[in-house]
Amino acid sequence: MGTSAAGFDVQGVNSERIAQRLEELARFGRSEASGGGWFRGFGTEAELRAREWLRDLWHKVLGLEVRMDTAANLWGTMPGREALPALVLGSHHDTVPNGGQFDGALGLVLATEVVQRLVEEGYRLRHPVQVVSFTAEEPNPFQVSTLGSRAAAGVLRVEDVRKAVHIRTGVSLRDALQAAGGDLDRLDRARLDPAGVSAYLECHIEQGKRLWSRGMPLGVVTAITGIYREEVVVEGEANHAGTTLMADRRDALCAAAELVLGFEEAVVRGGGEEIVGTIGQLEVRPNAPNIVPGCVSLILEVRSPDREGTAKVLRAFDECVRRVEAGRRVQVRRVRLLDQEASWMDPAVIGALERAAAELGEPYMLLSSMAGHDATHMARITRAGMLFVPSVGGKSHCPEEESRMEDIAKAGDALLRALLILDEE
Ligand code: HGY
Ligand code: MN
Ligand code: MN
Ligand code: MN
Repeated sequence: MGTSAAGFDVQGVNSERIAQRLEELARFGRSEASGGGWFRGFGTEAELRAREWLRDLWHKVLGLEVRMDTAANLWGTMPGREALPALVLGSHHDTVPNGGQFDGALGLVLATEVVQRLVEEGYRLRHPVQVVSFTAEEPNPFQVSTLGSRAAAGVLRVEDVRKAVHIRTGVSLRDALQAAGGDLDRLDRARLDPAGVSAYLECHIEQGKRLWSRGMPLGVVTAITGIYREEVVVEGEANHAGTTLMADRRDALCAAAELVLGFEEAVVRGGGEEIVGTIGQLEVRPNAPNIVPGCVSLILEVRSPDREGTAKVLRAFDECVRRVEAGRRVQVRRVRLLDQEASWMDPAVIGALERAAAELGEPYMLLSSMAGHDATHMARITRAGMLFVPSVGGKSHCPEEESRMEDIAKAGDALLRALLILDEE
């Protein structure tokens, strides 16, 4: 791989070890029952076991000093030669339900590998290097996504989540966070001092097909989309499915069905290529075959690079809600869950990633991220950058999610090199 400006002879990453680590992490939460997918949702047994595995790996194998903050983010630190702010490499170890093997996991395994290469060479950077696994990146039944990185960036406060409970089990977020090693009442202490961080780098699968369809091995991210999410609760009237005449019904599910299609239309009409909207979660109550549905709650999200795009979709949806309320005699309540602006990656970090790819002789593409990432919050307090690896067929958040080892190894080499470039600045 060549010699860095600091004179360190950089050997590439060890792809066999990367493959083996990806397999090791994949032992946690793999479920044959759900089509071979993974589930390491925040607070599940599998998620807690994956945490332990990471902690041991960073501490016992890499010899890093490991600590957990009050948001249960796991941090490993390799000291630097000089008293400088840290270069941070991270991602997340939780998954969506029935998700894939690489989302989040790849970034952690590559961050681990990069640090391990430095440890093996006995090479200390000028800056301390930190690896981090952020808590609860994915949406979860506590309705709090990117919990760890938001707390680290100081944009999630205790008041925002004090009353959060698991929507099905009623377990409090406080208890779940405590079980993971955090402390909700002291969440504010997870906030990072921006002066202590030099840059944040996250490697991730693209999760879309822009790299894959162009045969491009690497992607350097310029911006991360904004995400708006809300819960919509439709209150109708539960009644006997045999005796309630059609004219007398206030069927919450039929009303919700109109809302789902109305929302889709609002997105398609209001948006350009980079505006997408999804209703991916629906709860029907009481959910029995012989009861007219009395209440439905659904979660909608809009992703857009700019606020106006989201606002336009929501204005059209407002009208749809009024129409459905009147036409079906239901009440609709809406609760905003997330309103996260788009973020921009830092030009110097983008430059380091581009230079790393160029030095390796690998083609790369500059692209925006249509998926959310912890980097979006880190970008608010430090210089952030992301490196994307192609997703085979553009598939993600499903068991078929896959990335090729040859691309993964290139990303590992580029990540290591970009870290060295940033260290020499
Ligand atoms: O939902 C997302 O975009 C991310 O994968 N958490
Ligand atoms: Mn994800
Ligand atoms: Mn992810
Ligand atoms: Mn009966």
